[in-house]
Amino acid sequence: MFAVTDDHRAVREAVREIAVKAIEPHAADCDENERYPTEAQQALTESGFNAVHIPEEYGGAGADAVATVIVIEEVARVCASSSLIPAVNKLGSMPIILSGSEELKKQVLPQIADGTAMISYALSEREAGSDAVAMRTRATRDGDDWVLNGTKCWISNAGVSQWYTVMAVTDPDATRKADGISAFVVHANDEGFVVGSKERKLGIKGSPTREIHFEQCRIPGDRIIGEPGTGFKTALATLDHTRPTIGAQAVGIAQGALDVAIGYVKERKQFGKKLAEFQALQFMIADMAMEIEAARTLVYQAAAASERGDANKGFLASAAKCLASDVAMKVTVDAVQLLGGAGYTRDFPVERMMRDAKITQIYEGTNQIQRLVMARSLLR
Ligand code: COS
Repeated sequence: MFAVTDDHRAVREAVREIAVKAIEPHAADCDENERYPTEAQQALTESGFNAVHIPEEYGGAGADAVATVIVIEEVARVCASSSLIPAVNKLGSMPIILSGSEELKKQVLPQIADGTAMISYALSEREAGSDAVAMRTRATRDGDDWVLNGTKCWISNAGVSQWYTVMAVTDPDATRKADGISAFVVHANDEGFVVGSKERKLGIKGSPTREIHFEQCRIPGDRIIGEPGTGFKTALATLDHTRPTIGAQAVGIAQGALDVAIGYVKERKQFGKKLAEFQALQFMIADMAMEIEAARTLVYQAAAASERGDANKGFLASAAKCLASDVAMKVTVDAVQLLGGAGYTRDFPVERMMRDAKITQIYEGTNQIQRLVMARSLLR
């Protein structure tokens, strides 16, 4: 079980204030112009909310997983694209936190903590999405170095991140493909690292999604995360800690849409009455709030389980991400419906929230994959 403490409440209050003042005013513009939310990055970095999960010994705030999901939720309530700053920083750095050497942690984590660098996570490839183990990016030994070749795709915040956690095949002859995969940390300045073109997306348009290419990309030998052959397990273990952050993003988007819808139905009049006085719409609002609260509770539960390292953390992480993202999709569609014609225009934020919600059902594993992970954990 988890308890939301006074510290957690204080974190929520502090982030909400920053989000409303410094992030929300730019959210529509970032979406409209598909531009990176520099104002959000600056505000989050100045206030220390850019990567709160980094342990204190590496210069971070050492916030627990529940505080981390609260930060992401509150930013997502006003701008989903901006919430990818703390979320992707956790995703990219978790492999190092879980399995990296002390030297690697000291090299990378302080920069993520103080905001001088961000870190992305590179697992997927064009032909290896849900079937992540089918990746083809290769890493080969060359003296003390590793040399990477291949292409990763759909990489969140690629181009703005300085560091990249990259999974690559080191032993193509391994009996089990997963045992032939290793994890590495690559820097944007490494020789042979090339950032590809930006995807043209339905939502989260403020957060760049790009391919990254490795063309004889040479990195020092000590940039491997853990032992050779352990990279796939590290990649999946990471997701047990970060799928709750996607759940949090979904809860935040849904709450943002509900807040706008409530404000609207209390003002808008039709048939001589406020929309809020129509029982059919009251029931919609009640369902939206009920579902958000259920999703939020499961997200915090999953975050707390990941913090403790509970045996069922993987099940809960998938359940939280799956439920919350489905709720976000439904709630944002209903929010557009409650605003009617106005909701369908870009004069109101709910259509953006509806487009932003969709990705939460897809990334960090589609909801079909989440159901597969949950079923495996129940039936094994
Ligand atoms: N933590 C640690 N190790 C894990 C793990 C976890 N959560 N889940 C699986 N593993 C281990 C397994 O135990 C197995 O090792 P052993 O056989 O030695 O025990 C190894 O990793 C391979 O796992 P598995 O056999 O289950 O791999 P599959 O190829 O069947 O793939 C799925 C499993 C489909 C669940 C995985 O590929 C997946 O999650 N796909 C979606 C990827 C994803 O989320 N992509 C989004 C990219 S991030 S934006």
